[in-house]
Amino acid sequence: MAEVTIKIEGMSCQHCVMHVKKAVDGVEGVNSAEISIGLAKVEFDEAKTDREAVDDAINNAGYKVIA
Ligand SMILES: [Cu+2]
Repeated sequence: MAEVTIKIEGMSCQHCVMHVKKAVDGVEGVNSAEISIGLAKVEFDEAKTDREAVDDAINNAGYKVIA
């Protein structure tokens, strides 16, 4: 398992938190995701996915990964 902390721009409320959570949880290989405004702590199985796939899911949900 790998754990990454991702900084996100464009989140402003609990709706955004739920939206990002749903997007990240939808990535195959993601084990757990703790989301707060502007931040995602994601644990994933390196054999199944990678940080880039998680970043893509967040960006595709309409937010912007900044770090
Ligand atoms: Cu919001």
